[in-house]
Amino acid sequence: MQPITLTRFLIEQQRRENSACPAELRLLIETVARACKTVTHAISKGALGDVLGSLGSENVQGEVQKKLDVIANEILLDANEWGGHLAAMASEEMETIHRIPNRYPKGEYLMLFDPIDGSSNIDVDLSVGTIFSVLRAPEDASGRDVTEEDFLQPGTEQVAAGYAIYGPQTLLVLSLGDGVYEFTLDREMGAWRMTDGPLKIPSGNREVAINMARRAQWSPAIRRYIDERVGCESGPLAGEYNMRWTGSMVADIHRILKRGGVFLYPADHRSPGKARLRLLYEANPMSYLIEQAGGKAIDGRERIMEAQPIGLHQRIGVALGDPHEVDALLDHVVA
Ligand code: P6P
Repeated sequence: MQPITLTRFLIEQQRRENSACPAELRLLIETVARACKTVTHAISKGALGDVLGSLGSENVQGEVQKKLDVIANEILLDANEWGGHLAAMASEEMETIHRIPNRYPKGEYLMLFDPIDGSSNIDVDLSVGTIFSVLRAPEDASGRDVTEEDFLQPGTEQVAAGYAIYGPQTLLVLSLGDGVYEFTLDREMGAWRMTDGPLKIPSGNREVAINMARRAQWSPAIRRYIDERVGCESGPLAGEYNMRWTGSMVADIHRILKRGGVFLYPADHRSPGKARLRLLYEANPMSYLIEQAGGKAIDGRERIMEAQPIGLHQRIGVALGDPHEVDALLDHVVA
């Protein structure tokens, strides 16, 4: 018996009493999944498909745009704007929101996405991914133009989140609020097939993901937490930890969901608000998945998903993964 498809999983979720997956949300997830198949097809062409390299332009973040950043952004916009399930979209690659054109019906959901996370890895054939987060549009939005403020909801308001990871396999990992499930792309049939779930972060894997080159930005508490684990020659944890840093949050978070560990990208404690990762379409969706898998996700002190957003592209420090590791970090913060 072949593992069940994403379509069957979503229909069975929709049939459940008090379902967390109404038909419109099922349609949205299936549409995003189909768009991710198109993205992985483009990525896998590599140099043969004129999809590598940079465009010579910068995005709203001031980062050099890779060709695939823009290609993937267009794929997700084109796939999702006509189905009638969304009221608007927002993306790392777009300065402001993308409203659903008047020629199409508007739906009740808002979607934010990072079309290609880790895009600096594309040209060297390392794993990259697409991250998405789904919110409900405010009740009154149906009678007016959606605004940027409608997207500024805490992560606790998410109704679904997930990522596609384009690596040795192409995977889709998502949650609708009742567990995290992994689907592998069956390239022969073009179907997403469930291959794991509900995922629970394995406890006790002593593996830290952090970019050591940013040490000068860390608070004293983060330095103490890392120094007693990594590169230390004495102390109770000396020699107990390993390190991984892929440059793609999707790849690091997927590893943590599958085999445990902790991921940190601290904010720059020398200038509050200066951080690397974006709250709405990186930190919140990943925090949603980590918490659904039994982990914890904090900004270095507070729960990420309770942060009240003030801007579409605002950034935040993150520490997420094994709850015991996040608690150990918090012990240093309050010490
Ligand atoms: P650094 C990729 O650009 C990203 O947003 C995350 O996917 C990744 O974890 C991080 O930035 C890498 O940052 O400073 O190591 O290049």
